[in-house]
Amino acid sequence: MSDNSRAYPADFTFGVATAAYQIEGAASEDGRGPSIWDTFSHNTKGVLNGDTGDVACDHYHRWEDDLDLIASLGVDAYRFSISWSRLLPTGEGALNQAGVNFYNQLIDGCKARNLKVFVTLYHWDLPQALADNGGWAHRSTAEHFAYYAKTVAELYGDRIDTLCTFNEPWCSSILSHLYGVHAPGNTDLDLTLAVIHGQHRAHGLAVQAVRTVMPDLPLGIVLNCQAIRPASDSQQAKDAAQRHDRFHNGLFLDPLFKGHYPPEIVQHLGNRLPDGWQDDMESIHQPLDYWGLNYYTPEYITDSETGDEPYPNAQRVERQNVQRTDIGWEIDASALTELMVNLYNRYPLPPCYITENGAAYNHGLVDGEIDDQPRVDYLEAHLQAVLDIVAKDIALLGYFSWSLMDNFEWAEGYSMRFGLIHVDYQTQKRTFKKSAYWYQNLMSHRALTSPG
Ligand code: IFM
Repeated sequence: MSDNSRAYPADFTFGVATAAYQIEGAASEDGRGPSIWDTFSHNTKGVLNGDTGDVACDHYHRWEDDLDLIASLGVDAYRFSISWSRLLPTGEGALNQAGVNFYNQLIDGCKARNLKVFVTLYHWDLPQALADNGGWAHRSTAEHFAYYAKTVAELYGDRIDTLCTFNEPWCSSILSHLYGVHAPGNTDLDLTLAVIHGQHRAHGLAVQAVRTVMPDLPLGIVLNCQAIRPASDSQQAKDAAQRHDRFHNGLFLDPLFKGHYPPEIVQHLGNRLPDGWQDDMESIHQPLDYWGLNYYTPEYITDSETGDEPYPNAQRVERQNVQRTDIGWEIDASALTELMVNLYNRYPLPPCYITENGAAYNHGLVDGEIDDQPRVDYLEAHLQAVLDIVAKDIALLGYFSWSLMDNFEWAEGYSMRFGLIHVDYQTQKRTFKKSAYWYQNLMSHRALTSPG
């Protein structure tokens, strides 16, 4: 393969991504209201070592230097999320002017550095006041979200390049309300289904609300669709993988892009969806300008051990003797290509951005340098997959590395480092890792240059 054939399209967007609770800190400064992640990290044992996002990367105070770092990487775009409770401390009502100012400065700072602005409205930090009122399972939360979305569009829409309603609604529903791993830490299937439906409703209402004030603002949603493979050739494993796909992917993709829940889900779980769900489907199914895919790892699935668990009655299999990152996620870039081909065959999807991709490796400083070659290898393999996807004429418009810098990795606290840039949490010093230099070099060539 010649170097030439490994070039990205001229208008391909490269970026780096972060999220508010993971980097901002200043959790109780300047009028910010608490969110469910403040409560979860402070009041439960749900986060490793009792870590919290109180300080995180102190980005709230260091945003200018951080934007300089992003610009120095040579990327085109910065993807970040807005903290709902920094803007609207109780999720509704009066605006917090300090919060408005912070995001004004941040967005203007991006523009001044020629960075496109990719804004996420919800990266898991529900205002605690709304959680106290029933959270996503309560219908009024969707209306409050639509108001928040419209407010963001009015405040910043003239300078935003794309607006995303939800980041990985699978995490803010299944991982957090069924598996109990993320805030608020519930383990209840009925609640989970109500939350999924509530977030879908919120998405649809938000899209409609934003269109009334900024009809041309590109709108989308970001999903962490699972790249599912049967764990064996057995029919049981294949059937389990299909059920797993309907539950973990179909519950999100089908309503958003087809306007209905997967028929098998309705058959098995329809009576556990919130009353009247059918009446919301048209409003949920809004035309979108783009969607984002966050991809990290494949999943191998077989049927559950007991066989009498609720739908989807399937379980993950951890394969032996495969390469994994420090967080334990198997590495396989071919599953990204396979997933994209599969999804575009099955759904009427708009153009896509890979809105997150990256690896947790915990290399530290040695003589002032961080040699994270495994992250470089991971990025290179996945950026080759990106070229493979583009070569298949799938409308893939861009790629964002997760993450700009090490940050608060949710239930793992600060123990897992996903950054291109190392953060010393004692001093807040930022240091480019080898992978940051590698990404910077890629930005100047816009092609993979080492042997494929
Ligand atoms: O850190 C998270 C991010 O917030 C959402 N996507 C996955 C990342 C790594 O776990």
